[in-house]
Amino acid sequence: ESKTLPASLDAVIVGAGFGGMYMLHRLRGLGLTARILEAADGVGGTWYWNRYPGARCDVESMQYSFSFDEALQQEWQWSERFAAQPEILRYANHVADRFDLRRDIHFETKVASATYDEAADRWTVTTDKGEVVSARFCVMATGCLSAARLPDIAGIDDFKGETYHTGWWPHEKVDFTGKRVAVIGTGSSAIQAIPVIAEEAAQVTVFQRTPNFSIPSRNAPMDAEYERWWKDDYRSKRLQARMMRTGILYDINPQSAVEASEAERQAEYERRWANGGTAFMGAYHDLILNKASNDTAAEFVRSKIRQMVKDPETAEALAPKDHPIGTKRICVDTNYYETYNRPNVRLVNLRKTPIETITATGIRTSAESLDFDAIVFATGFDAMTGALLKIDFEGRGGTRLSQVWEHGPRSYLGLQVAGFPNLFTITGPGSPSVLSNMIVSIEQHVDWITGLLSHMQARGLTCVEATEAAQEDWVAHGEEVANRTLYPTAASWYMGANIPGKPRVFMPYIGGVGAYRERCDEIAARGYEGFRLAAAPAAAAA
Ligand code: NA7
Repeated sequence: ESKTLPASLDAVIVGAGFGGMYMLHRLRGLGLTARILEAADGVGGTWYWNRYPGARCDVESMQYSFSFDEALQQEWQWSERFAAQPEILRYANHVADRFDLRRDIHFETKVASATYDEAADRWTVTTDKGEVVSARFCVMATGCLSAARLPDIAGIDDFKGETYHTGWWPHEKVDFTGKRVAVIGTGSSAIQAIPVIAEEAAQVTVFQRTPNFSIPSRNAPMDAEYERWWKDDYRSKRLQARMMRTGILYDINPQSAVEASEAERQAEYERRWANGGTAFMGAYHDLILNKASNDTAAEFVRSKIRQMVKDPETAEALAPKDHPIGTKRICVDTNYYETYNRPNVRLVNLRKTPIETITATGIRTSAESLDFDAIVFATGFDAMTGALLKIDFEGRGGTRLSQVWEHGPRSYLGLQVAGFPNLFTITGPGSPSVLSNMIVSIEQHVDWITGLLSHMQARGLTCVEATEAAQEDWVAHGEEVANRTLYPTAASWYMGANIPGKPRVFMPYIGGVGAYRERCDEIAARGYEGFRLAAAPAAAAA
């Protein structure tokens, strides 16, 4: 059912994923009027759109959940160690119902532009249907991996069969039974989808440009004892998780990989491989800092791939060699490499035989023409900035966000952009965001913004804006920290490298979730250092 958008609000929130929903809950707590504008017809954000077969979170379910409400975290029961998309979407819907959020969400409402009216100190937000709402604050909760992207492959519109993108998967079940399916891409989405599609389809042909490192998930039904272990002490475990580098509680070995002996390293990697999941990267503290250390872990995984995949040529093609392990987002899979041993699965190595064109009936590479019934694009997203830049933001003095970010995103703490007062970005570029457990980072941002708004309320202040100087310092600090790691050496979507023409800037903040939180808290304690706080002119105050 559609409801009318009020003409005036305290806050507009864009996006009804976990970030937007929690923000709405907290703004209500401050007594502010707020609405969420959401393009989809349901809540869940990422978990609403990414319904592809095998979609699953790579953070353990006991940790990929809200911590703000003790009853919620105690009562909700996850069925698996790593939750699959349908269960996470059920959880998002449960949160929406439990906190009665839906009455303030406008579904199927896409934001087209947002303009800051300097005289009034308010944002004018316009939807693609031409509805207009004026709000003091505007909070972007649009997600970091939400602008799905099709590749620039010739003939892409000519194909007459079915096409899918993992990030826009249809809500009705897609049936691949008896079909010849092409999958383009081998990132996290493809690595999760391929084994499941292969069980159903007649044939699966995977078109790989760059192989990725993937660690087995060792997913399993939730272990009752493990669940107890968390829930008996959820509060203090969550506090610990918040101070970890990635916002995920797992053990990080403080040793350097190169200081361990070959035998010790082997044992440590074997143990972590057997446990499964991204905790593999905690085997040594310096895997993302030191190339020699990283090489030991990368070689371990390559040797596993060579053992698992029977055809030597396929194994070699699947073994990543051109980026250090972890510098492109590490994948977590269930039977990914083993799937290539199935008779109905084949890998096409695009480094040897690139795609020339998509045709009406299939895909032509430099070596052959192959016919398909369906093509699955698992080709990723315009990460971190894509969803924001789809909206035409006009800040102070008519400045456009697209201009300010022409050479890459600039922000203060990933929370605000100088020149755009009262606009906030939840898990924006410049914050740990995609390098962290997103829910931990979302809660931290929402709580921090709530603290700031409450500080302003108490002092009769209506305007907050990051200063240019604070922003410059933060951007420089972010670059400096990133350059101490191996991350910038990889052509990853963290660097914008997957989008032709996108500036090559390391977008997330890699200083660590715990250190970042401390910095944000210090800044708040010093009266929001680096932010200019003001009261609107009396005439405009309303
Ligand atoms: P990713 O990780 O960006 O993967 C996209 C894949 O698509 C990757 O293997 C790309 O190869 C491939 N790709 C992109 N364009 C092309 C063209 N033109 N031809 C062939 N192959 C192409 O996206 P995902 O959805 O898997 O994962 C995104 C994040 O979502 C993930 O990290 C999790 O956080 C969840 P390339 O590497 O560019 O050679």
